[in-house]
Amino acid sequence: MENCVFCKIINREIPADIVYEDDIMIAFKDIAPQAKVHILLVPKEHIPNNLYLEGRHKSVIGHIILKANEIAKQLGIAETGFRLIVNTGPHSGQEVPHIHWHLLGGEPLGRLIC
Ligand code: IU
Repeated sequence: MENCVFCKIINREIPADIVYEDDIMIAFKDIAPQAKVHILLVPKEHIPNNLYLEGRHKSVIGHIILKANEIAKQLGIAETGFRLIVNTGPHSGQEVPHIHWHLLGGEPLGRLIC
């Protein structure tokens, strides 16, 4: 998708600190981390937000959520716990209209974050 910052990261048009990538998704460090560990998990398909998910995306969603566990283990935050967040639409504060899961951890988290 033209003018989508996350599509540009996926296409290597702008840089990011990538921690994981496969055919379905990419994971990179958030540029403005809100916790000691703050990773964004992003499907390669441009899906604007949670409301645009369809039945055919079930395997993508499952893949990303399971990879979140692996990435959390790889980054050493699985045992102490982490949070996965998907913002959707204006009231959530969603800034980037390409669906993504925030993976946050590495320290105790407040109740409201992201
Ligand atoms: P949100 O759920 O759409 O509000 O989250 C977007 C996140 O993307 C936010 O935490 C930004 O700091 C982050 N981000 C980024 O990591 N790299 C970028 O180039 C841009 C935003 I633009």
